[in-house]
Amino acid sequence: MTEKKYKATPFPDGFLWGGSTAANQIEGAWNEGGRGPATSDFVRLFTKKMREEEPKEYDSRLPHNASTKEMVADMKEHPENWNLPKRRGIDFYHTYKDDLALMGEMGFKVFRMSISWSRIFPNGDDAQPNEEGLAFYDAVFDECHKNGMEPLVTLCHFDTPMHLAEEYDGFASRHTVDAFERYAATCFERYKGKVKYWLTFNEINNVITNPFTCSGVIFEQGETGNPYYGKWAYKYQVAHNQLVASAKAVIKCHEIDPDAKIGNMLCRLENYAESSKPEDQLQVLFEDHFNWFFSDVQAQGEYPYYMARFFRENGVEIEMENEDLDVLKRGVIDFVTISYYMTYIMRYKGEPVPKPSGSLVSQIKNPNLPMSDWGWTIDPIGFRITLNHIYDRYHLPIFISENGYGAVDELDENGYCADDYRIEYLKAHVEQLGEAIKDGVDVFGYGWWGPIDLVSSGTSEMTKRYGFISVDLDDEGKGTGRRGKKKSFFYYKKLIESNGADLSTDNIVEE
Ligand code: BGP
Repeated sequence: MTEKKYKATPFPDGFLWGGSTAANQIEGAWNEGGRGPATSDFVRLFTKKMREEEPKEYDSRLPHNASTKEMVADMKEHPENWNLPKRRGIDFYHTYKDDLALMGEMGFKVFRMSISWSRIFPNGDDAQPNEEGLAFYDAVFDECHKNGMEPLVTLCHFDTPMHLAEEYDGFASRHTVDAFERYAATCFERYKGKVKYWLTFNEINNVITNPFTCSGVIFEQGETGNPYYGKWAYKYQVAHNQLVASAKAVIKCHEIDPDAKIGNMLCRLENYAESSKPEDQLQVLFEDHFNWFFSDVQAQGEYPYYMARFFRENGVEIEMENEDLDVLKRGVIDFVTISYYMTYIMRYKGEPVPKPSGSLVSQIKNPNLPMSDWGWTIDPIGFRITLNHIYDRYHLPIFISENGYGAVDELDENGYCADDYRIEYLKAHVEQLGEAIKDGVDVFGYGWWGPIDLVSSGTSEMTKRYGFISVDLDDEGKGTGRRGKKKSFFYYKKLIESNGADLSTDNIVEE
């Protein structure tokens, strides 16, 4: 009976169902095991509420428009005044065995995680790697395999070593490119045979909106007075350096472990026009170009034609080393990965300079779509659309690096929650993923973002929960840390067991 039911699935045999995490959001133990500080250790709790309502709590000590540099200096001098949750994570550094066993219980075939660069090279560019850090990931990968999962590993997920940020302005410097190449090669050598799937940088396109987080760049106060916005010329130079670093890692990976595959990771921004006006559709085209730029270089090995005008009109002149264009050409990825959370609405902004919105949350509401508590639209059909767009563009296999739903969960004393909203989100997105596969898109795996509650990237909250597994910790780091199974745990388990054939929500067996 089951045999017949399972044949109904559009998902290929061996489809990699699983979940995705990042070192800086789960590991904690920021100063243990010889690890050096990373940029993520200097990112404070900054909830939506704080953003909207609260006068900045550091106002008394720092100017209102303090730069990242000034904030970091204050965090070092007065750590007691700051809530820095990424230093704590969810203590995965100590709990990985139990956590991975729970993922295994759900039937995960893949676990996307990242290596903390500063665990391997505490300063990012040390003469020798830190054996304790290397051994930690050996143990984690072994545990993944023991639980039936392939590790899919991001080399750098928003945690450039702080030394490289402070001394070299992160990827603004070629020194950091060289350091990254060495770090990547060290990982490929060490984990050859253990790791089949690698990614270079998480959401590489975020260099434009969040250069400190994404690229270890500590901007000086810019002309706008906003410390996060430098000039285009600077941003795209950093982007170039990082794209070269990514390509160099791809080349090294192919040299060192020809059996491994290596991909990119793009925060895919799928845009709709606000109206049927051609101008609005033109804005969609512009925004798309700003987004595709990164994956175009990584998948096609060259700068796309459409950036030339923007660069010319904005004084962007990329400084290149002789080998760069050749490196980009040789360093093309084997597969494409994206994060997909929501879609955006675009309104024409006027010629001649088509400025991208630079915002991760749509400024214009889509009246046709519901939103999460954090204002993220819920758009499963957009998922199918974006997958078709990607495949149409690159004809490369796709892995979904991130898709998930952050919500406020009411957890009981066992850490249980009847999170039907999360189940609905998952079901709807997997349905559309199935449709995309029926359309002919080659997708080989799906990583739910945050299979276990973890520290939010954008706001550093624990309150924004993504997990099928709960973690008893709050925004202040208070709680037992105990893990619990939510209703969605049992739903995803059933879904994986049937290889995506059984998406019904009315026969969930909760053990
Ligand atoms: C992506 C990041 C992840 C993750 C996710 C959800 O941008 O790659 O690290 O956290 O977004 O975002 P948030 O944690 O802000 O809800």
